[in-house]
Parts: sequence; structure tokens; C-alpha cells
Amino acid sequence: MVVQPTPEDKFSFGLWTVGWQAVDPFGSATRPPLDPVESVHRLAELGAWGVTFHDDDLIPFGSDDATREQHIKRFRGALEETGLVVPMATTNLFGHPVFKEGALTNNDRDIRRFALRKVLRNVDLAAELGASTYVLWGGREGSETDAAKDVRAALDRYREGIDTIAQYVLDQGYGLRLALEPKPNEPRGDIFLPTVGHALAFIAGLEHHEMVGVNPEVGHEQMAGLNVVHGIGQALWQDKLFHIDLNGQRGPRYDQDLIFGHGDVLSAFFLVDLLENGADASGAGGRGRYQGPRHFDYKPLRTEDFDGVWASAAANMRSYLLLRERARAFRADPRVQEALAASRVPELAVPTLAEGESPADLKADRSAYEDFDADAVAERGYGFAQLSQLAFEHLVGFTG
Ligand SMILES: [Mn+2]
Repeated sequence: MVVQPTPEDKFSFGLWTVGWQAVDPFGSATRPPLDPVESVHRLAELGAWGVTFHDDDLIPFGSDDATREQHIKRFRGALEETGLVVPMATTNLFGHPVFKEGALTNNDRDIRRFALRKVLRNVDLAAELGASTYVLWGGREGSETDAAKDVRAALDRYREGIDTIAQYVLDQGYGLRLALEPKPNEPRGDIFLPTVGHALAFIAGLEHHEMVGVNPEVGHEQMAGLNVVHGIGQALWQDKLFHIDLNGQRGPRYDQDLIFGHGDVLSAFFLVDLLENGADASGAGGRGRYQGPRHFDYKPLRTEDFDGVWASAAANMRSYLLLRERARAFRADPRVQEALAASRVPELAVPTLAEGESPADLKADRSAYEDFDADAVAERGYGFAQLSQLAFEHLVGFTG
């Protein structure tokens, strides 16, 4: 098979991914800065469809208006030359030392106001460049000590901040939706809205909750020891999967930002299966199909030179395409369909009560309780071992 990404695959990359200079807590940069214009051209050559950015990736913090316009003009030129689109943008509210204690939830009110202004300014640019999603990752919204924060007040200010941004988007008539990106920790000791579940619950209490969803990142859920396929599944079920950050992570440790598939490969397989086949596979229980960008938020290894950077960008897209091909083969295999039926997976889409059946009707159904032989039914196995092995064999390319 040919593993060549095309714009139809909707692969996108953050400027900060390939542009990461590999500064880590123990060492300085191993690569020189990368011109965003070059990144746009190289990503387009590799088959990407879109590029995303934090304001400061494109326009260095503190640039005057003339310099800012110059950076935007060059970037626009590269987009026009390559046909790459900007599906998403976001704000850097974590890099400058002014944000060391947070942005929208900083104890210092002046810093919260500064942070909001920084967001609104880049929201204007995102809309100008045609983005449809604006991501908010609150990397510095959190604490190292519980003495430092009243969590309830912090969440009040977080809500106020998101409500203000949403109101601005509506006032301006921008076609943007907001997507919150959860992360449990790093760079703060503990970050507010640490998981997809926390973010979904928070969103329900927002003034404009209908235009706010989530941007889950594979590695962030896995850092919390959680099943990312379940997190994404719930976001889809609630029609809140507005965007996604694909990468790799090996369990609960520092944020590795590996190439997609280079962490928990079985989880990556089932995630691609969910994104590509989930709406068809889930029957009546399915909610919507994800049609948004397949966005990679990863870091090229610190060991790599620029050849390695571009090889790693290509690797993300190749991994996704290969997993997509494997997931399709898995779903199309008659042995898999037989095993799914034997495991009663499709039966979960059948409502537990019959149409029009009331709780009283259920209570009156002797077959559901009095005549139900729990001991006999409990003896039956589910066949998940065989089903799971079939997935593994498809994943490694053995189709017997
Ligand atoms: Mn991310």
C-alpha cells in the first residue's frame, strides 16, 4: 500500500511542534530556531493540510505593531503559496514569566486582564486567518501548594475568562468555537481541569456552553493514568470533540510528546478505529462522527537534527494512515464480525427497556427477575480474549 498523506486526510501540525528547539529542564537548545515560513512549506511538501499556532510562535512576545504585521504578512504569503489552511489557533499564556502563577486564574487581577487582552488579540487573528477552532490550554492555571489557591474562586475566574472570550467571539460574529485542553500536571504541580471529564463538567456550567468543547491530547490523558479512548468516546458522545491532539506517551510520567503510535500502540489503534469507524460501529449508541483535523501535538526527539525533525513529522502521518488501514481491515474481517457478535458487542446498542416500557412494566416482567437464572447466565464467557487477539493480529499485520 502507498502511505502518502493527502489534504483529504486533514493532517495538521502546530508550528511549535517541528519548531521546538528542544530546550528541556536539564539542557539548552539542540536545534536553531525554525522560520515559520519554512515550516509551512516543509509540512505542505510532506502532505499536511493545515498548520496551527500560538500567537508567540508567529509573532515574538512584545513585538511592535509594524513588526507584528510583517510576521503575519510573511505567514499569509506562505499559506497562499502552499494552500495550507489554519484550522485552529491558540494563545501562549505560559511562556513569559508574567504568567508564572497563571493567566486567567492568576491571583493578580492585572495579570488576568492582560491575559484576556492577549487572547482577544489573537482571536482576531485566528478569525482573520479562517480558523474554526480556538484552543485554550491552561498550562499555568494551577498550583504547587494548596495554600496558594482557593479552587472555587479560581474556577469562578476561569469561567469568567472563558465566558468573556465566548461573548467576544459572538459579539464579533466570528465563526469560532472554543476548545479546552485538559492536562493533569506539568508545568504546574497540579493544573485545573486536569482531565477530559473535569473539562466536560466545567463546560456544562458556562454561559455559552454550546460553543465550548474539548481538545483532548492523547498523552495528557495517559499521564493521568486514564484510558484516552474512553475519554475521546465520552467527548464524542456529548458532541464535544471539537479538536484533537494526537501524540504518544508511555504511562504516567513527564509529558513525552512522542510521535503518534510510538507510545501505547494498542491504544493508538483503538483510538484511530474510534475516530474512523466509531460512528458506524457503535450502532444506536453512537453520537456523531469526528470530521475535524487530525492534529499532531508532539515534539521531535531532542536527539534529532532537522532531517530527523521532518522524518518525525512524516512519521506521525504515516503512523495514522497505517493504523487507519489496519483498523479498516479489522472491521472488514468476517472473523472479527463473528467474534464481535459472539461477544455481544452490538447488543449494547439495544436499549435496556423495550419501547414504551415503564419501570412498572419492567417490575412486572417475571422473565427479567423471578425466572432469570443468574447462575446459569453467569457461566457464559464473553470471548473478549479472542476478540482482543484479533485486534492485535490485525495491528501487527497478520491476517491469517
Ligand atoms: Mn496539546
